[in-house]
Amino acid sequence: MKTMKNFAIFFLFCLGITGYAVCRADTSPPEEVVYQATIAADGVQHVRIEGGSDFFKPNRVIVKVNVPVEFTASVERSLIPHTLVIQSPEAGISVDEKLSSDAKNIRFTPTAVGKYPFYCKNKLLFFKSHREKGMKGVLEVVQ
Ligand SMILES: [Cu+2]
Repeated sequence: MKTMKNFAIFFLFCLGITGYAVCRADTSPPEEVVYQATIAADGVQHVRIEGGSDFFKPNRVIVKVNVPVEFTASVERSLIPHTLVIQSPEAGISVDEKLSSDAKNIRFTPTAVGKYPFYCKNKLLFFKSHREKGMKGVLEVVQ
């Protein structure tokens, strides 16, 4: 009987450790990768961005206000579909594009200074959304 009790305690202990590890992995914030765009000879701020099921790289993009931006966006080769969404009408930005492993050019011109979220809107059934898993970032528009 005592052995059973010890086993039960051990089992609960393992469950606790596993649960803790899983929760930790879920809540740790994604590493910040910053890209500060510059204005190219063509007058456009070119930004190369890559995504996957749990990330966008860079995930903090800094651009100047009232200067055209061109995202060249792609995702890792996989069967999972991804998107890039920036819905910030207050800054004149409305992006909702399907992404693939072939780079796609997405143009917009931010018209207001501020921080605007970008993310993948996809979600599979009852799983966490890609955005919740870390497929997100911040577009920081500065003077
Ligand atoms: Cu996605």
